[in-house]
Amino acid sequence: MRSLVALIVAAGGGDALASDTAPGQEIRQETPGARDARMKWWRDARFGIFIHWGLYSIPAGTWDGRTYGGAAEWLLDSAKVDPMRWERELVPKFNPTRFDPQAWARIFEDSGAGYIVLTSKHHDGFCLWPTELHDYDSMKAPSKRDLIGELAAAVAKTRVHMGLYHSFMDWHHPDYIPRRAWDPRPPTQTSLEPFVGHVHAQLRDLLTRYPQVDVLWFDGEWEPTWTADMGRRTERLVRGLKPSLVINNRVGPGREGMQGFTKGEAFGDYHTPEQEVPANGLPGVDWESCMTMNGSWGYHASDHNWKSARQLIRTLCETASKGGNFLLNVGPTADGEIPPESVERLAAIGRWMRVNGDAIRGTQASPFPEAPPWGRVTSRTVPGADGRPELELNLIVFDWPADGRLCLPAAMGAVRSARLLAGGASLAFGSDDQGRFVTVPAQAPDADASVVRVVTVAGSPG
Ligand code: FHN
Repeated sequence: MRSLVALIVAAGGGDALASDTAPGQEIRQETPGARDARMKWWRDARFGIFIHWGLYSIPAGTWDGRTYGGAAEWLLDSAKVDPMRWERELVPKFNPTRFDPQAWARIFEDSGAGYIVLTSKHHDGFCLWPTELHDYDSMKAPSKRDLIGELAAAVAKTRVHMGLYHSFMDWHHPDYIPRRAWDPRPPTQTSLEPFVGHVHAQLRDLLTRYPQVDVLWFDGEWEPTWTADMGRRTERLVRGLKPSLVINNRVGPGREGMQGFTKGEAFGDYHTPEQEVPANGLPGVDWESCMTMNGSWGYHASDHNWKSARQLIRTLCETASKGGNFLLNVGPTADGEIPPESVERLAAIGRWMRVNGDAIRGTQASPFPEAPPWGRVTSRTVPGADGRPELELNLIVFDWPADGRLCLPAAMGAVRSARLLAGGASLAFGSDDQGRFVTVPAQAPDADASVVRVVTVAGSPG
C-alpha cells in the first residue's frame, strides 16, 4: 500500500493537496512500516555533523573592536547591528578561497558520520546557494560559488547523506516580522504570510536544485509570528516535494523547553534537544542531540573551550545508549577551513568508529533501566543459530576494571558468548554470588571507550 506521503506527491505536492484531514494528521497517517522504512538510514546512522557557516564566520565574534561571548552566529543580534550594515560590510568580504568540498567530504566520511546538515540560511538571512529570489547570497558575493551545490556534489560521492538547515527567523528579509528593535527599516508587512511565501519558494528552489538532500533541519521557529499552521503547511510542502525527507520537529513552534510547547502537537520526524543528552533519552520517539565542540555554532575566533575527543566519543556512546542520534557541530572559518581543533576531534572519533562503529550504528537503546557504573550499553536483536532471536549487547566500557572482572547488569539474561569488539578475542564469562561477569584483559583496548560484545539468550534480559 502506498504511504500517505506518497499520495501527497501524487496529488501534486503539499500545496495542491485538497484534503479534509488536518495537514499534520494526513502526514502523521503514514503507515508505521512506511515510516520505519523512511527513517531507517537516519536511525542506523546515529551520528551526524552540523555545519554552521556564513557571513558571521567573518567577524567571528568581534564587532567594532568588541568581542562578544556566546554564539558567533548571533553577533548581528549581540552587537545590535543594522542588518543593512551587516550586509554592506560583510558580503564584499565573503570569499572562502580555501573551501575544498572534497576535503570536507573526506573529513566527514572518515569521522564515521552518516549525514551532515549544512546551514543554507541562518538568522542573518544570507544564503549559501544562488537563490533567484534576491542578491544576498554566495553566488553574488565575491565567492561567486554555489557552496551548497559544491558540498552536496562532493558528499554524493561518499556514503554520507546530505542535509540542510534552514532558519525561519530572518533578521534581514524586508518582509520578516518582528524586526530587530534596532533595525531602522519600518516593517513592510503586518502579517508574516508574505514571508512564508518567500520561505516556501526558497524550499522549493533548494529541493529542486539539490534532490540529494535527505534531511531538512528547521530552526528559528520560536518567534510568535511563526504559527503551528505555518509549520504544518511548510511540512506538507516539503514532504510533497520529497516524501522520503527526514525532517526535525522545529518545522513547527513549541518544541520542548521553548515557550508555547504544546504537548501532543508533534511536528516533523524527530525531537531536537540541544547542548544536552536527555537524562533518560526520549523514549518512544526519534530524537537527536545537537552539540557544539566549543561554545559556539558559528566560528568564534576567541572561543578555545574545546571539548576533548574523549568527551565527544563518550557523548556519542551516551546518545546511542539512549536510542538517540548525536549531531556534532563544526564552524568553518570565513576562508572555508574547518578549524584544526575540529578536524583533530573528528579524526579521533573516526579512528574510534572504525574499530567500534558496530556498537553505535544500527543499534537500539540499552535494555537496562540504568546505565552500568563502568559505561554505557547499546543493543541489537539478531537471529540466533537456532533461528530464535538473540540479544546482542555492546558493553561500552569507559572505566576498565583493574581486576579484570567486568560485572554485568543484574537484569542481564544468561550469556551465550563474549568477545572484545576490537580484534574479536573471545572472553571467558561466568556468574557467582556476586552476579554475572566477563573476564577481561588487564589492558583496555581503547583508553576512551572499549567495547565488549555479549550475546545473551533469546528475548529481553532475564
Ligand atoms: O539560534 C540558533 C543557533 O544559532 C543554532 O543554530 C542552534 C543550533 O541548534 N539553533 C538555534 C538555537 O536553538
